[in-house]
Amino acid sequence: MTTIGPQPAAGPAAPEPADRAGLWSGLALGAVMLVIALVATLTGGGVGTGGDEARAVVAAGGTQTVEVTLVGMTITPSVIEVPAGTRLVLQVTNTDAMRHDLALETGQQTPLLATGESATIDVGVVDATVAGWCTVPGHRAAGMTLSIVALGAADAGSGAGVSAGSGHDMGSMTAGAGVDGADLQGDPGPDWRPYDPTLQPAPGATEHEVTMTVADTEVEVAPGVRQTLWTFNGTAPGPTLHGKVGDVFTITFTNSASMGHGIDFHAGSLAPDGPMRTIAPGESLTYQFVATNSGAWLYHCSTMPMALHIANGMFGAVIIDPPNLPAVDTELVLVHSELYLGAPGGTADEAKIAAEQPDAVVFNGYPNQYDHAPIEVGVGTRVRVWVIDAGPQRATAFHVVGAQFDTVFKEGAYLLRPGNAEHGASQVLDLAPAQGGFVEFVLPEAGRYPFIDHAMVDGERGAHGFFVAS
Ligand SMILES: [Cu+2]
Repeated sequence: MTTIGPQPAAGPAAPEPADRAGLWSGLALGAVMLVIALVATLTGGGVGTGGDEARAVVAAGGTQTVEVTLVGMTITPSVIEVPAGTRLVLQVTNTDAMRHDLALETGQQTPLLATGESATIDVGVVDATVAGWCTVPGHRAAGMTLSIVALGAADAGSGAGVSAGSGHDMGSMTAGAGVDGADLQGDPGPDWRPYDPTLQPAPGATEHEVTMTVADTEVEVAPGVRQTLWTFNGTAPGPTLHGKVGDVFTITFTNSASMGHGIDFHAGSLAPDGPMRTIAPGESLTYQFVATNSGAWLYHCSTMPMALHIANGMFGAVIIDPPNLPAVDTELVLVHSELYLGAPGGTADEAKIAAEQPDAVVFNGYPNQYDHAPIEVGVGTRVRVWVIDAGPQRATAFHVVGAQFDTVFKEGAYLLRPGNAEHGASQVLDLAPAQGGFVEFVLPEAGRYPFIDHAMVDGERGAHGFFVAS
Protein backbone atom coordinates (compact mmCIF):
# COMPACT_ATOMS: atom_id res chain seq x y z
CA MET A 1 0.00 0.00 0.00
CA THR A 2 1.22 3.46 -0.70
CA THR A 3 -1.17 5.26 1.58
CA ILE A 4 -1.04 5.62 5.31
CA GLY A 5 -4.14 4.64 7.18
CA PRO A 6 -6.41 6.93 9.15
CA GLN A 7 -6.06 7.56 12.78
CA PRO A 8 -8.99 7.28 15.14
CA ALA A 9 -9.63 10.48 17.06
CA ALA A 10 -8.59 8.73 20.24
CA GLY A 11 -7.10 5.46 21.27
CA PRO A 12 -4.71 3.25 19.40
CA ALA A 13 -4.23 3.85 15.71
CA ALA A 14 -4.54 1.00 13.28
CA PRO A 15 -2.07 -0.04 10.64
CA GLU A 16 -3.27 1.05 7.22
CA PRO A 17 -6.99 0.29 7.32
CA ALA A 18 -8.85 1.34 4.21
CA ASP A 19 -12.29 1.43 5.80
CA ARG A 20 -14.14 0.79 9.04
CA ALA A 21 -13.91 -2.97 8.73
CA GLY A 22 -10.24 -2.56 7.99
CA LEU A 23 -9.86 -0.36 11.01
CA TRP A 24 -11.25 -2.95 13.37
CA SER A 25 -9.41 -5.85 11.78
CA GLY A 26 -6.32 -3.68 11.93
CA LEU A 27 -6.81 -3.08 15.63
CA ALA A 28 -7.34 -6.78 16.20
CA LEU A 29 -4.23 -7.54 14.19
CA GLY A 30 -2.29 -5.04 16.24
CA ALA A 31 -3.46 -6.69 19.44
CA VAL A 32 -2.49 -10.12 18.12
CA MET A 33 0.94 -8.85 17.12
CA LEU A 34 1.41 -7.38 20.56
CA VAL A 35 0.49 -10.66 22.22
CA ILE A 36 2.86 -12.53 19.92
CA ALA A 37 5.60 -10.10 20.81
CA LEU A 38 5.02 -10.58 24.51
CA VAL A 39 4.80 -14.37 24.22
CA ALA A 40 8.02 -14.34 22.23
CA THR A 41 9.80 -12.40 24.88
CA LEU A 42 8.31 -14.55 27.63
CA THR A 43 9.41 -17.81 26.07
CA GLY A 44 12.62 -16.70 24.44
CA GLY A 45 13.98 -14.03 26.66
CA GLY A 46 12.84 -14.88 30.13
CA VAL A 47 10.76 -11.72 30.39
CA GLY A 48 7.76 -11.60 32.69
CA THR A 49 5.04 -9.04 32.45
CA GLY A 50 3.35 -9.59 35.78
CA GLY A 51 -0.03 -9.26 34.11
CA ASP A 52 0.71 -5.69 33.09
CA GLU A 53 1.73 -5.35 29.47
CA ALA A 54 2.98 -1.83 30.10
CA ARG A 55 5.72 -3.24 32.33
CA ALA A 56 8.28 -5.85 31.40
CA VAL A 57 10.68 -7.49 33.84
CA VAL A 58 13.83 -8.88 32.27
CA ALA A 59 15.70 -11.94 33.57
CA ALA A 60 19.08 -11.29 35.14
CA GLY A 61 22.37 -11.75 33.36
CA GLY A 62 23.54 -12.18 29.82
CA THR A 63 21.84 -10.43 26.93
CA GLN A 64 18.08 -9.97 27.08
CA THR A 65 16.02 -8.83 24.10
CA VAL A 66 12.72 -7.02 24.59
CA GLU A 67 10.21 -6.39 21.82
CA VAL A 68 9.02 -2.79 21.96
CA THR A 69 5.94 -1.69 20.02
CA LEU A 70 5.14 1.89 18.98
CA VAL A 71 1.41 2.36 18.46
CA GLY A 72 -1.39 4.77 19.42
CA MET A 73 0.77 7.35 21.22
CA THR A 74 2.19 4.69 23.53
CA ILE A 75 5.40 2.74 23.82
CA THR A 76 4.73 -0.83 24.96
CA PRO A 77 6.11 -1.85 27.33
CA SER A 78 6.52 1.62 28.81
CA VAL A 79 8.62 0.38 31.73
CA ILE A 80 11.35 -2.23 31.39
CA GLU A 81 12.91 -3.45 34.62
CA VAL A 82 16.41 -4.77 34.11
CA PRO A 83 18.55 -6.37 36.84
CA ALA A 84 21.68 -4.26 37.00
CA GLY A 85 24.54 -5.68 35.00
CA THR A 86 22.27 -7.23 32.36
CA ARG A 87 22.78 -6.33 28.72
CA LEU A 88 19.58 -5.09 27.09
CA VAL A 89 18.65 -5.11 23.40
CA LEU A 90 15.45 -3.43 22.20
CA GLN A 91 13.73 -4.73 19.08
CA VAL A 92 11.54 -1.74 18.19
CA THR A 93 8.58 -2.06 15.79
CA ASN A 94 6.20 0.67 14.70
CA THR A 95 2.71 -0.80 14.11
CA ASP A 96 1.04 2.61 14.05
CA ALA A 97 -0.38 4.39 11.00
CA MET A 98 1.94 7.31 11.63
CA ARG A 99 5.70 7.46 11.85
CA HIS A 100 7.48 7.20 15.16
CA ASP A 101 10.94 6.60 16.49
CA LEU A 102 12.54 5.76 19.82
CA ALA A 103 15.35 7.83 21.30
CA LEU A 104 17.13 7.12 24.57
CA GLU A 105 18.76 9.67 26.79
CA THR A 106 22.02 7.84 26.14
CA GLY A 107 21.84 9.31 22.62
CA GLN A 108 20.92 6.01 20.98
CA GLN A 109 18.03 6.33 18.56
CA THR A 110 16.16 4.38 15.90
CA PRO A 111 15.51 6.01 12.54
CA LEU A 112 12.01 7.35 11.96
CA LEU A 113 10.05 4.14 11.41
CA ALA A 114 7.19 3.90 8.91
CA THR A 115 4.29 1.53 9.51
CA GLY A 116 5.59 -2.01 9.99
CA GLU A 117 9.26 -1.06 10.12
CA SER A 118 11.59 -2.26 12.87
CA ALA A 119 14.99 -1.30 14.23
CA THR A 120 17.25 -2.54 16.99
CA ILE A 121 18.91 -0.60 19.78
CA ASP A 122 21.68 -2.31 21.71
CA VAL A 123 21.34 -0.45 24.99
CA GLY A 124 24.38 -2.20 26.44
CA VAL A 125 24.79 -3.22 30.07
CA VAL A 126 22.18 -1.44 32.13
CA ASP A 127 23.46 -0.01 35.40
CA ALA A 128 21.32 3.12 35.73
CA THR A 129 17.85 4.27 34.81
CA VAL A 130 17.48 5.36 31.18
CA ALA A 131 14.58 7.42 29.80
CA GLY A 132 13.31 7.07 26.24
CA TRP A 133 10.70 8.79 24.08
CA CYS A 134 9.45 9.36 20.55
CA THR A 135 11.03 12.51 19.10
CA VAL A 136 8.17 13.41 16.74
CA PRO A 137 6.84 16.78 17.99
CA GLY A 138 4.04 16.33 20.50
CA HIS A 139 4.38 12.59 20.84
CA ARG A 140 6.40 12.62 24.02
CA ALA A 141 3.93 14.95 25.69
CA ALA A 142 1.10 12.74 24.44
CA GLY A 143 2.54 9.77 26.33
CA MET A 144 5.18 8.15 24.13
CA THR A 145 7.71 7.59 26.88
CA LEU A 146 9.78 4.61 28.00
CA SER A 147 11.65 4.04 31.21
CA ILE A 148 14.38 1.43 31.53
CA VAL A 149 14.80 0.85 35.24
CA ALA A 150 18.00 -0.73 36.56
CA LEU A 151 17.01 -3.04 39.42
CA GLY A 152 19.52 -3.14 42.22
CA ALA A 153 21.39 -0.14 40.90
CA ALA A 154 22.14 2.87 43.06
CA ASP A 155 19.19 4.85 41.70
CA ALA A 156 16.65 2.00 41.70
CA GLY A 157 13.69 2.41 43.96
CA SER A 158 14.03 6.15 44.00
CA GLY A 159 10.96 6.38 41.81
CA ALA A 160 12.95 8.30 39.28
CA GLY A 161 12.84 5.51 36.79
CA VAL A 162 9.16 5.17 36.16
CA SER A 163 7.31 7.24 33.62
CA ALA A 164 7.61 10.45 35.57
CA GLY A 165 11.12 10.02 34.29
CA SER A 166 14.35 11.56 35.28
CA GLY A 167 13.95 15.15 36.21
CA HIS A 168 15.30 16.47 32.95
CA ASP A 169 12.76 14.59 30.85
CA MET A 170 10.68 17.60 30.01
CA GLY A 171 13.79 19.51 29.01
CA SER A 172 13.75 18.27 25.47
CA MET A 173 10.17 19.33 25.13
CA THR A 174 10.25 23.06 24.86
CA ALA A 175 8.97 23.56 28.40
CA GLY A 176 10.87 26.32 30.03
CA ALA A 177 12.73 27.05 26.81
CA GLY A 178 9.85 29.09 25.40
CA VAL A 179 10.00 32.80 24.85
CA ASP A 180 8.68 34.56 27.90
CA GLY A 181 7.51 38.13 28.19
CA ALA A 182 7.20 38.85 24.47
CA ASP A 183 6.59 42.56 23.99
CA LEU A 184 3.04 42.37 22.69
CA GLN A 185 2.87 46.15 22.34
CA GLY A 186 6.15 46.41 20.42
CA ASP A 187 6.56 47.28 16.77
CA PRO A 188 6.67 44.55 14.12
CA GLY A 189 9.94 43.94 12.30
CA PRO A 190 10.74 45.65 8.96
CA ASP A 191 9.73 42.61 6.90
CA TRP A 192 6.40 42.08 8.62
CA ARG A 193 3.26 42.34 6.48
CA PRO A 194 -0.26 42.30 7.92
CA TYR A 195 -2.55 39.41 7.07
CA ASP A 196 -5.17 40.77 4.65
CA PRO A 197 -8.49 40.55 6.52
CA THR A 198 -10.60 41.14 3.37
CA LEU A 199 -12.93 38.32 2.37
CA GLN A 200 -12.30 37.82 -1.34
CA PRO A 201 -15.43 37.28 -3.45
CA ALA A 202 -16.48 33.70 -4.05
CA PRO A 203 -15.41 32.52 -7.49
CA GLY A 204 -18.25 32.39 -10.01
CA ALA A 205 -17.84 28.66 -10.62
CA THR A 206 -19.45 26.12 -8.33
CA GLU A 207 -16.44 23.80 -8.44
CA HIS A 208 -13.38 24.89 -6.51
CA GLU A 209 -10.02 23.25 -7.11
CA VAL A 210 -7.62 24.19 -4.35
CA THR A 211 -4.05 23.17 -3.64
CA MET A 212 -3.12 23.14 0.03
CA THR A 213 0.50 22.53 0.88
CA VAL A 214 1.78 22.23 4.42
CA ALA A 215 5.39 23.31 5.01
CA ASP A 216 7.68 24.27 7.86
CA THR A 217 7.74 28.07 7.64
CA GLU A 218 9.63 30.50 9.84
CA VAL A 219 7.32 33.39 10.60
CA GLU A 220 7.39 36.50 12.79
CA VAL A 221 4.50 35.67 15.12
CA ALA A 222 4.91 38.61 17.53
CA PRO A 223 7.23 41.62 17.79
CA GLY A 224 10.76 40.25 17.97
CA VAL A 225 9.62 36.62 18.02
CA ARG A 226 10.08 34.17 15.15
CA GLN A 227 8.75 30.63 15.22
CA THR A 228 8.80 27.71 12.81
CA LEU A 229 5.12 27.24 12.12
CA TRP A 230 3.54 24.42 10.13
CA THR A 231 1.56 26.42 7.60
CA PHE A 232 -1.10 25.78 4.99
CA ASN A 233 0.16 27.62 1.89
CA GLY A 234 2.68 29.65 3.88
CA THR A 235 0.54 31.57 6.36
CA ALA A 236 -1.28 31.05 9.66
CA PRO A 237 -4.23 31.26 9.30
CA GLY A 238 -4.08 29.43 6.00
CA PRO A 239 -6.01 30.74 3.00
CA THR A 240 -9.71 31.50 3.41
CA LEU A 241 -11.89 29.51 1.02
CA HIS A 242 -15.16 31.17 -0.01
CA GLY A 243 -18.14 29.62 -1.75
CA LYS A 244 -21.87 29.07 -1.83
CA VAL A 245 -24.17 26.32 -0.65
CA GLY A 246 -23.87 23.34 -2.99
CA ASP A 247 -20.36 24.16 -4.22
CA VAL A 248 -17.90 21.29 -4.60
CA PHE A 249 -14.41 21.71 -3.20
CA THR A 250 -11.64 19.45 -4.44
CA ILE A 251 -8.55 19.91 -2.34
CA THR A 252 -5.16 18.55 -3.31
CA PHE A 253 -3.40 18.35 0.02
CA THR A 254 0.37 17.92 -0.12
CA ASN A 255 2.72 17.42 2.79
CA SER A 256 5.98 19.28 2.15
CA ALA A 257 6.77 19.54 5.85
CA SER A 258 9.16 17.47 7.94
CA MET A 259 6.60 15.32 9.74
CA GLY A 260 3.16 13.79 9.24
CA HIS A 261 0.09 16.03 8.90
CA GLY A 262 -3.55 15.76 7.82
CA ILE A 263 -6.46 18.09 7.18
CA ASP A 264 -10.05 18.26 8.42
CA PHE A 265 -12.63 20.55 6.79
CA HIS A 266 -15.66 21.13 8.99
CA ALA A 267 -17.39 22.59 5.92
CA GLY A 268 -17.96 19.07 4.54
CA SER A 269 -19.69 16.03 5.96
CA LEU A 270 -18.02 12.71 5.18
CA ALA A 271 -16.34 9.66 6.72
CA PRO A 272 -13.03 10.97 8.05
CA ASP A 273 -11.07 7.73 7.73
CA GLY A 274 -9.63 8.33 4.29
CA PRO A 275 -9.50 12.07 3.58
CA MET A 276 -8.47 13.10 7.09
CA ARG A 277 -5.70 10.54 7.39
CA THR A 278 -2.19 11.62 8.27
CA ILE A 279 0.16 11.61 5.32
CA ALA A 280 3.93 11.40 5.50
CA PRO A 281 6.27 14.05 4.13
CA GLY A 282 6.29 13.92 0.33
CA GLU A 283 2.81 12.43 0.04
CA SER A 284 -0.43 13.97 -1.27
CA LEU A 285 -4.10 13.16 -1.00
CA THR A 286 -7.30 14.42 -2.59
CA TYR A 287 -10.07 15.57 -0.26
CA GLN A 288 -13.41 16.40 -1.87
CA PHE A 289 -16.41 17.77 -0.07
CA VAL A 290 -19.72 19.39 -0.94
CA ALA A 291 -20.60 22.55 0.97
CA THR A 292 -24.08 21.42 1.84
CA ASN A 293 -24.58 24.05 4.52
CA SER A 294 -23.75 27.70 5.00
CA GLY A 295 -21.55 28.80 7.83
CA ALA A 296 -18.17 30.02 8.97
CA TRP A 297 -16.30 26.73 9.09
CA LEU A 298 -12.95 25.85 10.58
CA TYR A 299 -10.37 23.68 8.89
CA HIS A 300 -7.35 22.37 10.76
CA CYS A 301 -4.69 19.69 10.87
CA SER A 302 -6.12 16.29 11.80
CA THR A 303 -2.90 14.79 13.20
CA MET A 304 -2.48 14.06 16.89
CA PRO A 305 -1.86 15.88 19.10
CA MET A 306 -4.13 18.39 17.42
CA ALA A 307 -3.68 20.99 20.17
CA LEU A 308 -0.04 21.27 19.14
CA HIS A 309 -0.67 21.16 15.39
CA ILE A 310 -3.36 23.86 15.60
CA ALA A 311 -1.31 25.97 18.02
CA ASN A 312 1.59 25.74 15.59
CA GLY A 313 -0.37 27.37 12.78
CA MET A 314 -2.47 24.66 11.14
CA PHE A 315 -5.89 26.27 10.85
CA GLY A 316 -8.02 28.41 8.57
CA ALA A 317 -11.56 29.29 7.49
CA VAL A 318 -14.08 28.21 4.90
CA ILE A 319 -16.87 30.74 4.37
CA ILE A 320 -20.08 29.41 2.82
CA ASP A 321 -22.56 32.23 2.30
CA PRO A 322 -26.14 31.76 3.44
CA PRO A 323 -28.53 31.95 0.47
CA ASN A 324 -29.45 35.48 -0.60
CA LEU A 325 -26.73 37.07 1.50
CA PRO A 326 -26.75 40.77 0.55
CA ALA A 327 -23.57 42.47 -0.62
CA VAL A 328 -22.02 44.88 1.88
CA ASP A 329 -19.48 47.67 1.61
CA THR A 330 -16.76 45.95 3.64
CA GLU A 331 -16.51 42.20 4.31
CA LEU A 332 -13.78 40.85 6.57
CA VAL A 333 -12.58 37.59 8.13
CA LEU A 334 -10.96 37.44 11.55
CA VAL A 335 -9.65 34.09 12.79
CA HIS A 336 -9.11 33.99 16.52
CA SER A 337 -6.32 31.77 17.88
CA GLU A 338 -3.69 31.41 20.57
CA LEU A 339 0.12 31.57 20.55
CA TYR A 340 2.19 29.45 22.91
CA LEU A 341 5.69 30.65 22.17
CA GLY A 342 8.44 28.04 22.04
CA ALA A 343 12.18 28.57 21.84
CA PRO A 344 13.34 31.23 19.35
CA GLY A 345 12.88 29.78 15.85
CA GLY A 346 11.27 26.67 17.33
CA THR A 347 7.73 25.35 17.46
CA ALA A 348 4.92 25.98 19.94
CA ASP A 349 5.61 25.19 23.59
CA GLU A 350 3.87 21.95 24.48
CA ALA A 351 3.95 22.53 28.23
CA LYS A 352 2.26 25.93 27.85
CA ILE A 353 -0.38 24.32 25.64
CA ALA A 354 -1.03 21.60 28.20
CA ALA A 355 -1.29 24.23 30.93
CA GLU A 356 -3.58 26.37 28.72
CA GLN A 357 -1.30 29.36 29.25
CA PRO A 358 -1.03 31.24 25.95
CA ASP A 359 1.51 34.04 25.58
CA ALA A 360 -0.79 35.83 23.18
CA VAL A 361 -4.32 35.64 21.81
CA VAL A 362 -4.57 36.95 18.28
CA PHE A 363 -6.72 37.81 15.28
CA ASN A 364 -5.28 36.45 12.01
CA GLY A 365 -2.11 35.21 13.63
CA TYR A 366 -0.38 38.27 15.13
CA PRO A 367 -0.99 40.14 18.40
CA ASN A 368 -2.52 43.59 17.99
CA GLN A 369 -2.12 43.14 14.24
CA TYR A 370 -4.71 45.71 13.26
CA ASP A 371 -3.42 48.23 15.77
CA HIS A 372 -0.34 48.31 13.52
CA ALA A 373 -2.41 48.14 10.33
CA PRO A 374 -5.88 49.56 11.17
CA ILE A 375 -8.77 48.46 8.96
CA GLU A 376 -10.37 51.36 7.12
CA VAL A 377 -14.13 51.48 6.67
CA GLY A 378 -16.50 54.17 5.50
CA VAL A 379 -18.63 56.16 7.94
CA GLY A 380 -22.24 55.10 7.66
CA THR A 381 -21.46 52.06 5.52
CA ARG A 382 -22.29 48.44 6.27
CA VAL A 383 -19.50 46.23 7.61
CA ARG A 384 -19.71 42.42 7.86
CA VAL A 385 -17.12 40.64 9.97
CA TRP A 386 -16.86 36.88 9.88
CA VAL A 387 -15.24 35.48 13.02
CA ILE A 388 -13.97 31.92 13.47
CA ASP A 389 -12.46 30.65 16.70
CA ALA A 390 -9.61 28.31 15.77
CA GLY A 391 -8.52 27.85 19.38
CA PRO A 392 -7.08 25.37 19.99
CA GLN A 393 -8.47 26.02 23.43
CA ARG A 394 -10.03 29.38 24.18
CA ALA A 395 -13.42 30.89 23.42
CA THR A 396 -13.86 34.42 22.17
CA ALA A 397 -16.27 37.29 22.87
CA PHE A 398 -15.98 39.49 19.78
CA HIS A 399 -16.94 43.09 20.44
CA VAL A 400 -16.54 46.40 18.62
CA VAL A 401 -16.20 49.35 20.97
CA GLY A 402 -18.76 52.01 20.06
CA ALA A 403 -20.79 49.77 17.77
CA GLN A 404 -23.89 47.63 18.07
CA PHE A 405 -24.51 44.64 15.84
CA ASP A 406 -27.85 44.73 14.04
CA THR A 407 -27.20 41.37 12.37
CA VAL A 408 -25.80 38.22 13.99
CA PHE A 409 -25.37 34.90 12.24
CA LYS A 410 -23.87 32.18 14.41
CA GLU A 411 -23.36 28.47 13.75
CA GLY A 412 -25.71 28.31 10.80
CA ALA A 413 -28.56 30.51 11.99
CA TYR A 414 -29.50 34.17 12.15
CA LEU A 415 -29.88 35.23 15.77
CA LEU A 416 -30.68 38.77 14.73
CA ARG A 417 -31.60 40.59 11.52
CA PRO A 418 -32.35 44.25 10.92
CA GLY A 419 -35.83 45.52 10.28
CA ASN A 420 -37.60 43.62 13.01
CA ALA A 421 -38.82 46.14 15.57
CA GLU A 422 -39.26 43.44 18.18
CA HIS A 423 -35.52 42.89 18.24
CA GLY A 424 -32.90 44.84 20.08
CA ALA A 425 -29.26 44.69 19.04
CA SER A 426 -26.20 42.68 20.00
CA GLN A 427 -22.90 43.61 21.64
CA VAL A 428 -20.84 40.39 21.46
CA LEU A 429 -20.49 37.39 19.18
CA ASP A 430 -19.48 34.56 21.50
CA LEU A 431 -17.80 31.55 19.99
CA ALA A 432 -16.46 28.34 21.50
CA PRO A 433 -13.41 26.77 19.85
CA ALA A 434 -14.27 25.79 16.25
CA GLN A 435 -17.45 27.87 16.14
CA GLY A 436 -17.99 30.67 13.65
CA GLY A 437 -20.39 33.29 12.42
CA PHE A 438 -20.67 36.90 11.33
CA VAL A 439 -21.89 40.21 12.61
CA GLU A 440 -22.90 43.37 10.76
CA PHE A 441 -22.82 46.96 11.91
CA VAL A 442 -22.60 50.54 10.73
CA LEU A 443 -20.16 52.96 12.35
CA PRO A 444 -22.12 56.15 12.84
CA GLU A 445 -19.37 58.79 12.76
CA ALA A 446 -15.69 59.25 11.99
CA GLY A 447 -13.34 57.79 14.59
CA ARG A 448 -11.16 54.92 15.74
CA TYR A 449 -13.26 51.99 16.93
CA PRO A 450 -11.34 49.23 18.74
CA PHE A 451 -12.40 45.65 18.20
CA ILE A 452 -11.46 43.21 20.94
CA ASP A 453 -12.00 39.89 22.56
CA HIS A 454 -14.10 41.13 25.49
CA ALA A 455 -12.60 38.35 27.61
CA MET A 456 -10.38 41.17 28.77
CA VAL A 457 -7.22 39.27 29.62
CA ASP A 458 -7.19 37.90 26.07
CA GLY A 459 -8.06 41.28 24.62
CA GLU A 460 -5.08 42.71 26.45
CA ARG A 461 -2.74 40.01 25.28
CA GLY A 462 -3.22 40.67 21.63
CA ALA A 463 -6.82 40.04 20.54
CA HIS A 464 -7.25 43.69 19.63
CA GLY A 465 -7.35 45.94 16.60
CA PHE A 466 -8.91 49.10 15.19
CA PHE A 467 -11.50 50.00 12.61
CA VAL A 468 -10.88 53.52 11.39
CA ALA A 469 -14.04 55.14 10.05
CA SER A 470 -13.54 58.10 7.75
CU1 LIG B 1 -0.26 18.85 11.52
